[in-house]
This record gives sequence, C-alpha cells and structure tokens, in this order.
Amino acid sequence: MNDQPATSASPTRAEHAAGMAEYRAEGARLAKQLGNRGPVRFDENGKLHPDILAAYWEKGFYVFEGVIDAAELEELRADANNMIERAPVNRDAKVDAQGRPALGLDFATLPYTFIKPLSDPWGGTDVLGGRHPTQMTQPKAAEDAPEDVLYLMRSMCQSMDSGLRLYGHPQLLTIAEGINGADFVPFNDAIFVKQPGLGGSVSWHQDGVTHWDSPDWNEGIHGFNFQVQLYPSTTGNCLWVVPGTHKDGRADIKQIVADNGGSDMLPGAVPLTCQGGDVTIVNRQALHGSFANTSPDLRVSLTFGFHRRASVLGQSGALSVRAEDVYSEQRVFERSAVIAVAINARKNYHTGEAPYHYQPFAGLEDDHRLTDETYDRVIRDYSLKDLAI
Ligand SMILES: O=C(O)CCC(=O)C(=O)O
Repeated sequence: MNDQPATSASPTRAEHAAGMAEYRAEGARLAKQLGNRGPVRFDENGKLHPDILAAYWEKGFYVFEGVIDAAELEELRADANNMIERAPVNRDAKVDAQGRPALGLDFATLPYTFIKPLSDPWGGTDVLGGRHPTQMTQPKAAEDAPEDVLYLMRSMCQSMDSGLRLYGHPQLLTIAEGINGADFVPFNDAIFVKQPGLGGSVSWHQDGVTHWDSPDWNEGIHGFNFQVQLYPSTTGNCLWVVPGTHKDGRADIKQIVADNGGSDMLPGAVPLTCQGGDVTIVNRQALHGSFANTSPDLRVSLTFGFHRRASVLGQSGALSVRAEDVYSEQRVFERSAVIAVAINARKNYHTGEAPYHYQPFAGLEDDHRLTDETYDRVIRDYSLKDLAI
C-alpha cells in the first residue's frame, strides 16, 4: 500500500470539495441523460427485463432504485455498524474501541483494511495486478483525524447474518443470471466504508486482469459487481464510471490522465448517486474510481460480484487470490455453495418470498441448508475460495 500522509502541497478538505464542485455538477447532468436507472423490472418469464439488459450492455452500468426494502436495509445497517464498531482500533490492534476482542480474529484472514485518512492506498502501486496506475488527489486530513481509518471490510456472509441473507436475494440473483447466464458463479465481496472527511479514494481502474488478451475477449468476460448502498451516495462520496468503456478493451489510464493535464477529474465520467436501498451493477471492465470523501456524508457500499462460469473455470488466482490457486470444478463448486446456503438462510427468514432457484445446485438444496455443519463447511473462511479474475 502507498497510503502516505498528504504533503503541504495537498489541498485541504474544503479546497478539495470546492475544486470538484463544477465537475460534480457536470457529472450529475451527464448521468441524467443516460437512461440507465430505475426500479428493477422482469419480463413475463421472470427474467431481467431486456430493456434493462440493453441499457446495461450499452453503458456498462445500471442503477436499480429501491431494491432493498426498509426493514432489510435497517438490518444491513445494524450489522454493518456492528462490524465497524467491532473493528480493531488501528491496523495493528487486536481490540476494538471498547477494548473488546476485534471481530474476525478467528477468521483465516482479518476482514478489515485500514488506510491513512483521505489517502489513495493503491494508486500508482503494483498491488492488485498494478491495475491502478495513477494516484488520486490526497487531501490533507484534519489535525484531529485518527491515524488509521477503515477502508474495506470483507467476508460479509460470515460477519453479518443479514449479509448472508442478502447474498441469496432473489432479485439480485435474477439480475446476475440475466447478465452471466443461469450457471453464473461468485467472485468476491468487500464493503467500502467512506467516512465523512476521512474516507480514502479508489484510483481509476478496470477490475479485470485475466482476459484482456484472450482470443475470446468480449465485453462481459470479466463479470460485474453489485453495490448495495446502505445510505444515500452523493456526488461527493460516490463511485464514478466512464460510460461505455467496458467495450473498449484495456484502457491506457496513465495516458488518459496525462491527456487530462494530470487531473483525476476524468472527462465524461458520471457519478452513481443513489438512495439507501438502491443497488448498482458495474461491468468490471468499465473504467471507474472514487475520490477521497471530503463531503459531510458517509457511504457504505456492500460490494459483491458474479462471473460467467466459462470465464473462471481453469483460470489461476489473480488480484487478492494466490496465483498458485487454480479454479477447478471443485473450487468453483465450493465457492458457489455460499450462494446455495445463502438462499436457504434467506428462505428461513423471509418466509413469504419466493426463493431464487440456483441452477448449478438443482437437486442439491438439502445438502445446503443453513446448519452448523454447512456453516463450518461452506461459510467459514469462504473468502479463501474467492474466484478473482
Ligand atoms: O466503491 C468504491 O469506492 C470503489 C469500488 C470499486 O472500485 C470496485 O468495486 O472495483
């Protein structure tokens, strides 16, 4: 990581926010013209509506309004807040702010990542396959800002009961099926926490790293990510996307930033503003990023992705997965089992809702009920089996 404190040349929080005001307004104006937001709609067969699919494939992202109802949103907020409160007090600590053992000390990998306030930890580094080649503006934090702030929280299906149930949400899984086919498989999950005046940036990047030079390359080959927004996400704290870039192959980000006079305010980018309970999908090949949160608003985004099975099978570990891992049939089955257990966890809780039928586990539902045994076998440390490409 490269989360060094800002220098004396860095803007203050107020200067950063003011310097972006015009860009934000222009982005919001462009976003309104795109026609890729609204409630989720399905066709007469219960499949994702073709008009939504067409808009997604054209723009590379879609904003679904009001997918998560108020009761579920409250549960997700409560569980995410619990996870935040139970984080270690800093990156080296073992206890939370109240002196309790931090959550996740017994996980194979600690589920928290910390950074310096308002920093860009990945920009201009080799981490995550070097996919963030330029660094964002890192404004100066306030004098009284903490040393370390939370950036990412992982393993939501293990850390949050409501997170496991969300992973089995029938509408979200129907969207995943519409994009990646009925035999779709999981990627990973991470919760981005952008605290007001403290949250760091995520430098401009494209997510995928495996298939850029593949003879079968196409606009859907690296899958997509959901983001479930727990709070309103604004032009001051949200994710930004350059529409249509998922179709163009690997972007020369260094050149794009250089052509923009070195500024990280890339032309044509649009903000994915949302209300709490809205859900976005972003193609993992789209050029996207987010700025340091110099706004007064918190953003918490539950982020989890899905792939086409064919994109993953036989590939090797990438991004935060060990390069020596191979995505065999067995590995794909074991990671996909999290979906099957999540569907059952949701069915037990939301008894009036029709559960999603996950084709790869047809006939195997009884082996994937949520029990102590399946928890240990499937959910515990499931992120070690992530399928990153
Ligand atoms: O939500 C953010 O700020 C960044 C998300 C992102 O870059 C990603 O999911 O790849």
